[in-house]
Amino acid sequence: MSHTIETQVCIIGAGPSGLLLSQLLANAGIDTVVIDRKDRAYIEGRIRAGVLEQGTVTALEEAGVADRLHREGLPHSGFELAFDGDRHRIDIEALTGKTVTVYGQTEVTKDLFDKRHAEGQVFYFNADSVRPQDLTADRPSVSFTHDGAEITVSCDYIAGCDGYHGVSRQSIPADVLKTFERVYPFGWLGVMVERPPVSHELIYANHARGFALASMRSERRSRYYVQCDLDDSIDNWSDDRFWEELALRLGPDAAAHLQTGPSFEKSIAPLRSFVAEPMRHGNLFLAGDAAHIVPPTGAKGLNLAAADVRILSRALIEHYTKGNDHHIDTYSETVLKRVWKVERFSWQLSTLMHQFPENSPFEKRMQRAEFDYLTTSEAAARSLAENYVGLPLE
Ligand code: FAS
Ligand code: PHB
Repeated sequence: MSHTIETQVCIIGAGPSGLLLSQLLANAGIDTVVIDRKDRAYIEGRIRAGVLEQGTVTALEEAGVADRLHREGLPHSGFELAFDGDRHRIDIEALTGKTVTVYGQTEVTKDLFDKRHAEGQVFYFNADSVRPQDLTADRPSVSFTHDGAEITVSCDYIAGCDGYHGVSRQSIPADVLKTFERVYPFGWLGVMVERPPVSHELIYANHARGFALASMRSERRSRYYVQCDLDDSIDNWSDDRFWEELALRLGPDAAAHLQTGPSFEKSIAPLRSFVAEPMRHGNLFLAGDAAHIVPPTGAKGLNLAAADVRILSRALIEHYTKGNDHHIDTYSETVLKRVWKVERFSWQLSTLMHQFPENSPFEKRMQRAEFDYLTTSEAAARSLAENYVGLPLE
């Protein structure tokens, strides 16, 4: 059995990018169909980002899904950098006038799903063989199988919000697509624990034994990471080993306040910097991880996805409500300018905060000198802070 449905924008991917885009377009009266190869429970269950830029909070307010975020999110006015136990606070609010909000991506996704379902959004979950087609035609389409039926969504535009492993980017002809990548020689081992965080603010630590990050999801739930080898396995990391290593890398002051307990999520994520150009081909637009990946050091992945979606939704709304295609025609150029600046920040902070196997004693001294510069120069600290709180959309 097969059938075709018509819509204005077909969104591939129901992660934060696809859900936020669907909501912002719905608020402007634009019809969408959202397709995902997984289901809601799986998507909500992925443990990922934890820190929202003010721009992302604004986007969620515009989408009408920020009530719980404002009730439960934790505003942060600074974070700490630590080097071999020496700690220094970056006062982002004093330096930029802005704060960030600690609120898990899981919660953002739940809030968006709740509102999309309440408004009757058409979703196709557990979709197989998703295929964007006729990207340069006036009416491109997306075909897929769902519950044994072959479905085709005919649309004006396709939004590829299907993440790094999605099909959208792969649909851009090889002679058009250019990709840029840096794979880091280590990963992050992350755990979640139902214990109060070691500090009320985040601590990013560079220690001779490796990077560590103390983060949180609430005042009772903490999120911690340690740098590990790329080929490491969670089977090598008992909770006891993890807590011992984290304490060493955070330094004695923090270790004295570390409340350990049984971890209830443990996973290893690789780190890469990746950008695909262009972010538009014909009537296909890429947004979020479908087009770019940043190492999580700068807390930018989710926030960069949200910024793409704000720029893309404006372009589509201008087209449908005013017949103005300027922002559609300049989407890729506009969004990539900001993507590359965020890629630079995430790469730079990752280079500063990690132990690289290939680093000579000279590079290690450069890392320490950068830390000492950041702790003594207001200009250097302000540059770091303005990137951390989020660069302007344009
Ligand atoms: P997503 O990958 O979230 O969503 C893409 C969706 O598309 C998925 O639901 C997938 O099922 C669907 N899809 C894929 N292929 C499809 C197909 N062929 N057909 C239909 N659907 C398809 N960012 C931070 O800021 N801080 C962090 O600490 C952080 N930690 C991370 C840890 C890990 C392990 C990972 C993988 C990422 C992390 N990120 C972090 C980045 C992450 O938050 C992303 O930036 C964010 O999920 C991007 O959202 P989307 O662009 O929606 O992509
Ligand atoms: C997290 O809480 O998961 C987190 C916070 C800040 C980062 C990376 C991850 O830079």
